[in-house]
Amino acid sequence: MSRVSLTQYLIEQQRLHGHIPQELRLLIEIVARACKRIAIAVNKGALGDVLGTAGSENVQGEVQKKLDIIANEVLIEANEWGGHLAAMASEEMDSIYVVPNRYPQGEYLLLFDPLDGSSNIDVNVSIGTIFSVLRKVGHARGVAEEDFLQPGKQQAAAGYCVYGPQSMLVLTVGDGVAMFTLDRETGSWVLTQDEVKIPADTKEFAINMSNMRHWAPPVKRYIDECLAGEEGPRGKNFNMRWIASMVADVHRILTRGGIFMYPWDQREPDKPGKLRLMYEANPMAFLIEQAGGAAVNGSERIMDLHPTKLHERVAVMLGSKNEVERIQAYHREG
Ligand code: AHM
Ligand code: MG
Repeated sequence: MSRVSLTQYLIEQQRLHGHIPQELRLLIEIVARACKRIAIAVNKGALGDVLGTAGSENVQGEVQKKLDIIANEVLIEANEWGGHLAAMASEEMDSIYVVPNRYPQGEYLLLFDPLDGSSNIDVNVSIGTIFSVLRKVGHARGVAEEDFLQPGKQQAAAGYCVYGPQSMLVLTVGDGVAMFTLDRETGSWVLTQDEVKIPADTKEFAINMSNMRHWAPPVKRYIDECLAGEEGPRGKNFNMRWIASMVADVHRILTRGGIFMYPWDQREPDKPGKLRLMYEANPMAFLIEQAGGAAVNGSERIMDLHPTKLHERVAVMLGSKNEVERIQAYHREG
């Protein structure tokens, strides 16, 4: 069997479709290399002294785990010197990280959630890294937080790496979705699935059911109808999965379909949702749409939203197209 490496895939994509400028290819390869280092640290677990909390909090007041901080540092160190980036932003940093003066500045902006699914780190359940790439628009010198505040539809690339039984890198540059598996013996990312497509229909939903009593009526209606099974209005039985790592839940949906929801709820009514728009929802929405699925915040398409701040939160409903459209219709009906 001939094996296609990530590098070969990117070069062929460039040759065939002209989608990937040199600097973007460098950026993706560097992110992939950083994810490899994170995968190695994750695999070491207690043997590498990477488990447990770091004794600090991030800008959203969440306790940081050692691996959150390690993954954040790995991504910054890997990306700051290549000349492809102007700045980075991360779930684990209050404000943007401008590439230091001693390195050349590029045109791209990189956003990431370095270690998503933090509550699963210490229990040996799949976790991941999510990333989103934007272009700095305009030619003004310097870079500021405002440069990052672009709608998700302007992403140049997006992806995630899931650290599970296998480490896998899932990528889009706006021309479909490709999956790569890390070959630990050779240390390379090998293409294992191209042109990923999500089935439009599904019988599987993912939501944290413990919040049911706090949901808004359209979400409650949708889940109630799923739970009613064959005898209910949907006329079919549904299955449920909730890994509590968005990366792992989205990976399942890209693989066999389904719908994932983290909706607004009444626990914190002033927050639109738990997940962050710019480095969680947007990159996942880009991947899901590129695989034929849909991603909304309830009534609107996630990638059309105009962010107003870096760490903005958003309600997320994504996956199999017909299910997402159904829940969107329930929101529009009110
Ligand atoms: P994190 O970025 O702090 O890890 O939080 C995001 C995670 C998602 O991966 C997951 O879908 C969700 O939080 C789980 O939340 P809950 O514990 O409320 O079920
Ligand atoms: Mg996260």
